[in-house]
Amino acid sequence: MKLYGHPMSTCTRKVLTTLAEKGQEAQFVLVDLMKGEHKQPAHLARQPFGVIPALEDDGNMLYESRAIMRYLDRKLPGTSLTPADPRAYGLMEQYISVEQSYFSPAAMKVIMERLFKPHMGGGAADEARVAEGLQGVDKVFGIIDPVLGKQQYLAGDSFSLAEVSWLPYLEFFVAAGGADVLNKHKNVAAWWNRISSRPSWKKATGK
Ligand SMILES: N[C@@H](CCC(=O)N[C@@H](CS)C(=O)NCC(=O)O)C(=O)O
Repeated sequence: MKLYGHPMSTCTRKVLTTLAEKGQEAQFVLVDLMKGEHKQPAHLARQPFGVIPALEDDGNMLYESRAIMRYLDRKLPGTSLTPADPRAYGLMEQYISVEQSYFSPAAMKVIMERLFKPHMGGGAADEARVAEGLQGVDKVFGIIDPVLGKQQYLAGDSFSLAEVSWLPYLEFFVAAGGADVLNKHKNVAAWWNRISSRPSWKKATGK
C-alpha cells in the first residue's frame, strides 16, 4: 500500500490517523506541494484534480481523503472506527458532513489568513476574513458543545471516523490563534484534549 501525500496536509493526516488507529502503515511517498509536484502528470494520473492524498492498494488508486479513511477502516483488521449501531452510524456521518460543510470552510479562513498566507509570503492577514472564520467556527462549536456534554465522542461513546475528519482542522485552527474560541466551549475543549492526546494522532503528526 502506498500513500501519496504531504505530512503537513490536513487531508493526508486523516489517512495517516486512520492507518495508525488500525495499527498499520503504508509506504509514504512525498508529493512536494512547494515544487508543484501535485500538478505534474505523474500525480494527475493518481489524482486527476491535482490535490493530495491518493492511495495505491492492490494496484488500484483511490483518492478523496474521507473516501480513503472509510475504505481503510472497512478493509484493514483492528478496531472498527465505524459504529455498528445504526443511530451511532448516522451520527458519525452527520458529523463528518458538518465538518466538511460548516466547520472546515470556516476554520480554513482563519488558518489560511493567519498560518498559510504569512508562511507563503502572501502578506498581512485579512482580518475581516479572520473574523468571519472565527464567527463561523464559534457557531459550529456552539452547536456541538451540548452534544459533547452528554457523550465523549461525536457519534456516542466511541472514537470514530468523525473525530478523524475533524482532528487536522482543529489542530491548525488552534495553532492559528483559535484557542480563545475553543475554550469558550468547555465540552469541545475537553473533547479536543481527549482526541488530540491519542497515540494515533501523535503518530500522524510526528509528535
Ligand atoms: N477533497 C479533497 C481535498 C484535497 C486537498 O485539497 N488537498 C490539499 C492538501 S490538504 C491540496 O492538495 N492542496 C494543494 C492545492 O490545492 O493545490 C480530499 O479530501 O482529499
